[in-house]
Amino acid sequence: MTLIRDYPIEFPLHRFLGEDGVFLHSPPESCSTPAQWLDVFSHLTRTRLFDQRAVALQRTGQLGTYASCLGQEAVSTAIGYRLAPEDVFVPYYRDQAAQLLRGVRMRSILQFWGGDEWGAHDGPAHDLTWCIPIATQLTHAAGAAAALKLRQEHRAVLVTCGDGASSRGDFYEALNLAGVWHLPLVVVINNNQWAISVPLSRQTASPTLAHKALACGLPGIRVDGNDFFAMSAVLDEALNRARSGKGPTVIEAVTYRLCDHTTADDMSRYAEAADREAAAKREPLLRFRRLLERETGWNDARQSALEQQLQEEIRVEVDAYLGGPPARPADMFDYLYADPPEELTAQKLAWLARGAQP
Ligand SMILES: Cc1ncc(C[n+]2csc(CCOP(=O)(O)OP(=O)(O)O)c2C)c(N)n1
Ligand SMILES: [Mg+2]
Repeated sequence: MTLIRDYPIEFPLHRFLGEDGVFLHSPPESCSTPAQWLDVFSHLTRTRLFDQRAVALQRTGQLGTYASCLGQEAVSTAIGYRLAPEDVFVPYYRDQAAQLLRGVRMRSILQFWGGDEWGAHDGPAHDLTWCIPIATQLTHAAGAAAALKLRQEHRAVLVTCGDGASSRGDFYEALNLAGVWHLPLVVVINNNQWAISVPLSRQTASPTLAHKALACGLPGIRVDGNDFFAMSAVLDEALNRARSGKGPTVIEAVTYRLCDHTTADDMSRYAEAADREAAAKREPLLRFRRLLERETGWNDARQSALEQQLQEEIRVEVDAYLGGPPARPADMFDYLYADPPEELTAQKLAWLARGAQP
């Protein structure tokens, strides 16, 4: 008799919209009409065009290192649509789409990636800012969820992270706490298959990332992250569970990073071009456009009219960013420590004595 079995539980990949743009399941009510689809497609396209523009700004020396979200737009767009304004969003650095839907302006996103932290002061005050240190946001999010629970508020906290982040201790600690305290927390893992140059297969032996929820007593679910509708359906359910006291959920959104890790990386040095080309055929905007073409008579003319309108919106925001005041050098001294050490204070005084403008 064999007592030990490898992973008796399987997590199927949930999908609502087929790659040919035909529904496999009826779309969730929250995005069931052609008018709603056009609105979503417009935002997916806005995010992609903005992202391209940000990369171009970096390449021309007008932006700092930037992390593109190419190919992963549906994950963050669905999050932005499904979160309620009063929910708490704890994003990481590929959440441009959701940030824009939370009301963060493009000019602020650019200001932040241009090296000025004040760009993070936009959007709802109860949301947290872009998290760059990997996985640290998960314990912060669990803390925020604990606060909401203590206050007996019917709000959810949604935190995002990458597949690589799910290998870190902070990730498991946050899940453990969420399980044992039954917190109103939704964890969305953007499984884009890479942690910089480390492929998922060298990152974990877990059959899926949804499995990681099991040991903490949490429900895990695996979704096609290129499918806005499947993401929406699962998010609606998970957020409602959190808001109504039914506890946390872990969502693995399976997608692919079609871009370099950041503008400081060159993916062609470690990724197979054939894999990337195959993934490009399954990217989320293409699939969504096929739906529109089938159901709404979407065509090239309507596509280019939309893009023209969005490029104009982006141009205004880029101009505002480029025309904005430069970052204040004094911020280096004023905001690094709550109580600056003596050397730093001395440096600031020496810098001011040389006639610097704070
Ligand atoms: C604590 C910490 N360690 C290392 C890094 C350097 N780093 C930046 S991104 C990254 C990989 C993250 O991969 P993943 O979690 O899959 O997110 P993705 O970038 O693929 O969206 C690493 C190791 C960091 N930012 N923070
Ligand atoms: Mg990753």
